[in-house]
Amino acid sequence: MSNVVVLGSGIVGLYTTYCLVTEAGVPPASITVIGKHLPGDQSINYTSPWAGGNFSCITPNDPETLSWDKYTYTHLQELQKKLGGAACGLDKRPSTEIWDENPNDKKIAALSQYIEDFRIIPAAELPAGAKFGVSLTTWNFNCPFFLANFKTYLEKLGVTFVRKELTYVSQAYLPGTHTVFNCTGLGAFSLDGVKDSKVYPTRGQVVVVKAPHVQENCVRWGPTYATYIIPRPHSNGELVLGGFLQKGNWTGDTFELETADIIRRTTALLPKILDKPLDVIRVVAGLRPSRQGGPRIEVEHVEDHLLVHNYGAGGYGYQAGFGMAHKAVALYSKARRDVAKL
Ligand SMILES: Cc1cc2nc3c(=O)[nH]c(=O)nc-3n(C[C@H](O)[C@H](O)[C@H](O)COP(=O)(O)OP(=O)(O)OC[C@H]3O[C@@H](n4cnc5c(N)ncnc54)[C@H](O)[C@@H]3O)c2cc1C
Ligand SMILES: *[C@@H]1O[C@H](CO)[C@@H](O)[C@H](O)[C@H]1NC(C)=O
Ligand SMILES: *[C@@H]1O[C@H](CO)[C@@H](O)[C@H](O)[C@H]1NC(C)=O
Ligand SMILES: *[C@@H]1O[C@H](CO)[C@@H](O)[C@H](O)[C@H]1NC(C)=O
Ligand SMILES: CC(=O)N[C@H]1CO[C@H](CO)[C@@H](O)[C@@H]1O
Repeated sequence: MSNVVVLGSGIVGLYTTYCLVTEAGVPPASITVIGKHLPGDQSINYTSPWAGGNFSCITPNDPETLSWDKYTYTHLQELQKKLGGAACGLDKRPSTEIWDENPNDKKIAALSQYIEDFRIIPAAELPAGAKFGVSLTTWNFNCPFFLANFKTYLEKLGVTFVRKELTYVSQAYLPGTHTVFNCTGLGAFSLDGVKDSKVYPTRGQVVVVKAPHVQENCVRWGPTYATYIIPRPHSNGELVLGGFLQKGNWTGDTFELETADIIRRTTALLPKILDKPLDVIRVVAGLRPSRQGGPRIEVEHVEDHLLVHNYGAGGYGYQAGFGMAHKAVALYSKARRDVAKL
């Protein structure tokens, strides 16, 4: 019996499955995760493996998104422990973030309350042209490896994973299913049924190099660019260099000019990358599942089923997705209680 179906096996679907078990007490054996792509796969239509996987100050400044960040940051320790420690591909690293224009005060105040080692960098120590900077301890994901370990952990608990592409919404319902979670990322744009025209891609290209001598993050936010350097924990020295945030661009191709631009910007930001000869392992592009107005986390009653939407994580599915899943699962628990009262 699959009482609960989670459609989508990206980071948002996996966090949601985890919260169903740990927060709503749903027996793992009654949960099925369905995905066209599963951890281990690579496709332009599967965003999660392509992420840099840092926790950064990228998220919007509204109180709800800031609360998702906090939820994620403060709950990852427990998840890391359950997955067997840092070797699961989730670990803490130092980070520096620099802005060319002052960031939102409320955001900085919120982050300073829970992020470890959060320190505002004195103006005299900032690089030329910068207005504000912080140093902190961040969480870093080795995304593809972490996704695979997360799936294995959930399978050991008893959750079933099924590879299947849905062309109609009704195919998500298996025998006995009372609730479907819609964690389809950009798939929400094209799946037949009600298409959500607010969903759009934000393309990013990254250059992955081998640089075990760099074990720190460095981010610079400009008015028209975002430059970032992100180490991948337990990856044999992989370092992710980025990037781009191109709204509405669907191409999964990569471009030589963008690679050169990324290398120019990242090595200027952190010259020690060049302490060893640059060893480019691969260049990839990914599409962040963005949505006008932010993620959609909402319960719908469809005939006698519940449909819980949780998609549109944009550029922050790793760093805010745990909090999004917590909200989606809390809505589910409430809706189930309400249904039981009828
Ligand atoms: C270059 C880049 C860097 C990034 N860096 C970071 C970062 O450092 N930190 C951070 O927090 N975030 C980062 N992100 C964003 C992050 O990757 C996304 O927010 C996250 O991966 C979204 O996950 P998701 O589960 O919603 O979607 P996806 O990972 O795309 O998963 C969607 C799932 O739904 C399935 N699906 C969709 N439609 C159907 C269908 N019709 N039938 C069956 N299955 C279907 C897919 O097969 C897949 O399993 C980055 C993204 C990019 C591109
Ligand atoms: C990705 O999804 C789009 C929209 O559904 C589709 O047109 C395209 O062929 C897919 N690309 C790949 C490589 O699967
Ligand atoms: C998920 O939401 C999108 C956007 O509304 C919709 O197109 C899609 O049909 C939904 N999927 C399911 C299984 O309900
Ligand atoms: C998408 O981005 C690529 C690389 O920057 C660019 O060459 C292309 O013109 C863009 N396409 C659209 C439709 O904007
Ligand atoms: C290179 C890279 O992936 N950088 C990411 C750093 O973190 C933000 C979200 O936290 C992403 O959107 C960036 O793409």
